[in-house]
Amino acid sequence: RTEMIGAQACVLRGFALDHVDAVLAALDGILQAAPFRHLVTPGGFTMQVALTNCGSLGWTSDRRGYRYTAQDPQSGQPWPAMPHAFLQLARAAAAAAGFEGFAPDACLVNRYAPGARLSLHQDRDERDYGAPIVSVSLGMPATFLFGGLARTDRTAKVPLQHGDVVVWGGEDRLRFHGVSPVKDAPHPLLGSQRINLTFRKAG
Ligand code: MD5
Ligand code: FE
Repeated sequence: RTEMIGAQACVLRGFALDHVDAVLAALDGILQAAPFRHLVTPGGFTMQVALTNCGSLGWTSDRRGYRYTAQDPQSGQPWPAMPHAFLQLARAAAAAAGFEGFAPDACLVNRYAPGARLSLHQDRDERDYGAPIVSVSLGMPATFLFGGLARTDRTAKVPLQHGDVVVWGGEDRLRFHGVSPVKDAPHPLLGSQRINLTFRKAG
């Protein structure tokens, strides 16, 4: 089932379910080379969400700002390569949403523990806002907050479950968004965590 949540934004319910085993196996390898970490924002706050990356570019933050880097600042090594299972899922989801030929070079992996939230923000660190963003929800459910182009616009609440995939393109890509504090409802496969894979064309 496909639910439209914006002019060019949709939720593909359960789309990732057939990919979960392969994706989680590949994630293990990524985490060995580049473990989850809590980054500091330019404002000096530590993010509640822990993150890592794979692909040729990875999103990172410190007191100097937000940016994409080719190397993991923690190890000095390139970010782990994007696993084939990740690429396959991201391409198939983009195509199902009408974006043929999606070629992500960055996958941000976010981990939410119970109580963690992501405050309202826009994603503006990518070079080309024309490419869509594909986001895969795994583990505990969450409420996604989907706002408008101004921070003060009202937000819609979109429930996201294990296996759901959201694709944002065009004008919807720059909308404010966030995640409400995640409730502790342990997931059979992943336990007390929510994992989100966000695929982007960053460079
Ligand atoms: C998450 N992560 O659930 C979300 C999924 C992030 C982030 O927001 O920046 O790591 S990606 C949601 C997203 C991406 C790009 C555009 C829009 C939403 N949008 O226009 O609503 O961890
Ligand atoms: Fe975001």
